[in-house]
Amino acid sequence: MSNNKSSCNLQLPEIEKLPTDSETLASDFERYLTRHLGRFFGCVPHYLYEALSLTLRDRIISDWRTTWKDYEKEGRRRAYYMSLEFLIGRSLGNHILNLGIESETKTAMNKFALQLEEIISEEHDAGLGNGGLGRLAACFMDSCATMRLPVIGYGIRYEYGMFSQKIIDGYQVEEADHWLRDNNPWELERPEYTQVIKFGGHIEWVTNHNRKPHIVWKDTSDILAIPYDVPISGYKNNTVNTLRLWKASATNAFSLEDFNAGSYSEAVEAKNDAEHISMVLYPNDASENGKELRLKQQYFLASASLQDIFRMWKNNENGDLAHFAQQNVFQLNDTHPTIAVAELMRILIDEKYMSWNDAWNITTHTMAYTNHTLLPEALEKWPVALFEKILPRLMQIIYEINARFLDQVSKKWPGHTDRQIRMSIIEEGDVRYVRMAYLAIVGSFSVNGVAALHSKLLVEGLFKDFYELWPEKFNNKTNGVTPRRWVAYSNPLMSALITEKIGDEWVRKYENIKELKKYVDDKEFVEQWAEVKTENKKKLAELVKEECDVDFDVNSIFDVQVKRIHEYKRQLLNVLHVIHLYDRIKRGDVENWTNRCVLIGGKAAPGYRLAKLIIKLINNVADVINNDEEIGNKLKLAFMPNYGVSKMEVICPGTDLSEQVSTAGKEASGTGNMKFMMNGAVTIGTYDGANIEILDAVGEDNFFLFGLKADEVTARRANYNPEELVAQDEDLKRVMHLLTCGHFNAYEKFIFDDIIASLMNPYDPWLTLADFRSYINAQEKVSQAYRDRPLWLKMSINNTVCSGHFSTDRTMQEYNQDIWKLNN
Ligand code: 26Q
Repeated sequence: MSNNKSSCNLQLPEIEKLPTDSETLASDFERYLTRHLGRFFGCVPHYLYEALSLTLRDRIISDWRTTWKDYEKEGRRRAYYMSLEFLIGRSLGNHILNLGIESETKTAMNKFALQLEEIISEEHDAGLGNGGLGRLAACFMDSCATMRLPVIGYGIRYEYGMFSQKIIDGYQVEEADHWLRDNNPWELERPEYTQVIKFGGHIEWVTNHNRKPHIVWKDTSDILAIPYDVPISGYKNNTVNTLRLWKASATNAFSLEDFNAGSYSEAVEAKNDAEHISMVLYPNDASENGKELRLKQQYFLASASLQDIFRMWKNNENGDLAHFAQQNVFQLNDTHPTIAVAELMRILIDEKYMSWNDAWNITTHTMAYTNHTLLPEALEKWPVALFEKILPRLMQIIYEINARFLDQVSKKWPGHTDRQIRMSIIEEGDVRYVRMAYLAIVGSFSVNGVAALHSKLLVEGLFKDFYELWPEKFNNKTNGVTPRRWVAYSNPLMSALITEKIGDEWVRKYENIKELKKYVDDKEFVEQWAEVKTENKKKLAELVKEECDVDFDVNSIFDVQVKRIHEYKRQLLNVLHVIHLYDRIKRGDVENWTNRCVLIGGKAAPGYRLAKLIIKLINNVADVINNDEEIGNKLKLAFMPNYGVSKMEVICPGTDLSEQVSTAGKEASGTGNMKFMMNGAVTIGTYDGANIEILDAVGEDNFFLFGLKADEVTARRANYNPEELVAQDEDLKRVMHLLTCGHFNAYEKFIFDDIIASLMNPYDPWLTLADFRSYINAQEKVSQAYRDRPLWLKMSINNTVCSGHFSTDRTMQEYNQDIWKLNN
């Protein structure tokens, strides 16, 4: 298909909105099922989902068309959220909520004796992300649409999303997630906007039309980027924004050449190679660092998106770049799309014939970078040799950016060569690397962390030198989560109760949730709150039964830790507490006991050996506890397989206690903590990431704080002695004994030795045992508080009441006010 159908959607008339009454919904649904999909009632339920999705999509499309047209009419500046990950989860239920047609849709389905919830649960999660960073991007998209902010998301349409996790014999087993196999009704292919992406080749100097020397990037292997648009509906505001995901495909010319030469199979092979680029989402895995295909993905996304933006610019502004920086801003979701800095320079210089200075001026006024990690080992770097091979022109541009930057550094700090070496975008050594975070900082006008502590630690630590050079670039934007998905949609019972008391404005204006404060002591309300929690706990218990075959009793405290498995997140600390409770029951120390059901879930990166072993330990401990009659309902432990967005929608409404126990100074923000808080869970947590702001909001009486603070962690490393800690603490000694004597691996000798060694290591970076005592004491306070039912309910309500700050509407408002400025 040709590439030059300019702005065809601007010339077409508006399309009429379709009615949303239950009769029309029902008849459209029936028509889609029978005439479009060729299925009938009683078919595989997936087709019911597909038919209903198509029915809904029809009701979104007219607003989708007008939204962008309206933004253009208003002459609005635009933001582009560039991210290798968008962890969307399911869409059908979310669109129904946003259109405000839940009861109509339910009635329509009931006409065919179908249950809406069952149809909704047929949808395969769009798992195009690893965890927090990817889900954050999805929550941002929701808030931008709801706030009518002209923001386009740019990402990759991975054929395979985050792997699906099976537990076999207690071990994690990864399975491919072929989420697109059964069609995705939420995407619209736009081949007319295909872009060509260059790889490999070499650089040549030529004389251009003005007789000036000019660089061309020649003999490249080209790949096509085909966009698929996903609608992002706003909440009841007739607004539909776009998430544009790129799929890689072979160029026609490429395959044709080989075909003409008589090598049909080579042509098909080349097509295959090209399509690999968008084949699979990389898990967040140290062993995956430096992989060529990952670098190709990053450039593929950056180049396709930037070219797409220039295509739109050309259509609407006749290509005049004078005010490009006034009208456009790019937000880089971590360093993953940071090659965009160099790619924008390449396009402006090589294709738009701009001078270096003019191009740099545009770049450094349009790029903004968000950092999501404090772990130095997680900062992305690429071997220069790899860069040179795959992206020779981009490498050249990076050298030039670095040379000019180091010149600036040497002017500010003459003679400080050590500082130049430290700050260089190129890391020198036997193997030379490109430091992507430094490229992002140098190329951006804004650099932000994702929670107050994180942003502070960044400028004091990892990015200190850069802060001294450009303090004005650095700022904080505390994360959030969307209250539409995480309260209104996931927790309908609680939502109805809230709405009954304070009206429904809170869904759009989440800060209104504080109006619920006047009901914390209202007996009737508190009782209703308790009933809602119990209902939600029943649903969670059903899920646990179904997925883990463990019986959770709703009268117990539901204690939950769900997130990626990583040593710094300290799932081990949680397990040590569970073993301690088990030990107490076994030795008869059960006076004033509070029954507890502990749920842990999360995926380990496939190459992260110790994280996978932690999963095995959890499952083994669970087996021993759950099969011991003496333990009974006093204690249960379950590992939830394949944790993801749609699991969390059931988990967070049913949780009493939210575990946020990372080593202080290591969790950039956390966002699960916010979902739990909104749903009336109380947090037990360290002074880390956004926990600190949660504690600030809710107050010490409604939060179980424990453990070393970030500066104490640093100080403690020098005199950390796990052996001494074990010797001095009778409870810890008994717990460690149960582990070392093989109580949980009687038939699998020594398998947990590496875990034990990591806990006993005086250089354990996560200082797990240093926080043991303080954690156990805090957990005992939790147990006592839970037994005081009115007290616990009050804490629960207070958490929801004080969660107003953690909506992504607030986060987006801050990005817009300080960085994007999209209201002109
Ligand atoms: C890197 C190299 C190769 C392949 C993959 C990756 C990779 C992929 C994903 C590296 C990191 C990620 C994801 C990181 C992430 O989710 N970070 C979390 O971001 C949240 C949103 O800001 C924070 O709340 C969490 O604290 C942070 O851990």
